[in-house]
Amino acid sequence: MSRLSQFRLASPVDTTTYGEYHVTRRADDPRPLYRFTGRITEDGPTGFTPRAGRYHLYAGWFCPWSQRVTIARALAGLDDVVSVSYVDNVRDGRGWAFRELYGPDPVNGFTLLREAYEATEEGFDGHISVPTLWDRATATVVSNDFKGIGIDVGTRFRHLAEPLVVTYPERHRDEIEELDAWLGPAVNYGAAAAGRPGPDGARARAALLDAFATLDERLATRRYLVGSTVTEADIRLWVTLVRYDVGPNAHRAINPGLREYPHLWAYARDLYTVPAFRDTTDFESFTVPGAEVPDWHAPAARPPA
Ligand SMILES: N[C@@H](CCC(=O)N[C@@H](CS)C(=O)NCC(=O)O)C(=O)O
Repeated sequence: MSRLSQFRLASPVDTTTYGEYHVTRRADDPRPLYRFTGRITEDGPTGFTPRAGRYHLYAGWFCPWSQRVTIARALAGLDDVVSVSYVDNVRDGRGWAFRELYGPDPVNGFTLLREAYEATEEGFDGHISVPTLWDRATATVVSNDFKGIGIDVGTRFRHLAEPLVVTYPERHRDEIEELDAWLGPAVNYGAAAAGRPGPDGARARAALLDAFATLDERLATRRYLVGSTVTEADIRLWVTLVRYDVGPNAHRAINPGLREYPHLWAYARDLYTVPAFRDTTDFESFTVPGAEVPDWHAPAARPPA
């Protein structure tokens, strides 16, 4: 029997017994809900040094924030340096769990991701989220802050692996973060909000479509958002684009589809041809039942980088 097959799986999702997932705690608790923000640094105070085989990424196929990190990991050439596994796509009150679909937790044999948090902080009562970066050496969670994890994965392991592309180059960091300050609220968080009824939904929808129009114009003459190669800016945008027409816009409640913005749509398809993007995408994990899936394989004419 293989080692993995000895690891247990969580019982099926059962909201009758466990309720819906939510976080309960005192209103005056000042601690952040996402409270693990450790960083990988060679000589930092945390001691989370970059070593091959030391870290494990708990991710979710459905989750755009996880996919940012799995794309960054692939582009950084870290397949053999930072391991990854996936929680189930659905949860009950116990939070994210390891089930049959994607297999057991290969590192700790936990059945619930909660166990990783409780091993790090007794009685943990914040959010249990993916992505979560786990440290084998200290048997604790390093971080569940997707931004820090993505940047560290893209920058801290360069001495251990040859990157396919440097996704967070120093000379472009300011521009990447400037874009993020705009696209984060308007697109990454805005897409979900834009599908909702009411004035807040209408505001989010206007901001989202405005951002799409501006991006379409920008991408008419340049292949990537920043510089001449794929960067973290493209990764951050793309994980939302790939979910848009089968998630928040599945019923075309926001607009007729990404194809309304031909350059943006071609840009998204062009990135889909890159293995790091394509192989980290599982449409089934995030497609609303009955949604019409656009043709991601249609050839994309793009300006040279
Ligand atoms: N919402 C997080 C990003 C990560 C996240 O939302 N991950 C989702 C899955 S896509 C999750 O695990 N959420 C747990 C929760 O917040 O309920 C943040 O804004 O910092």
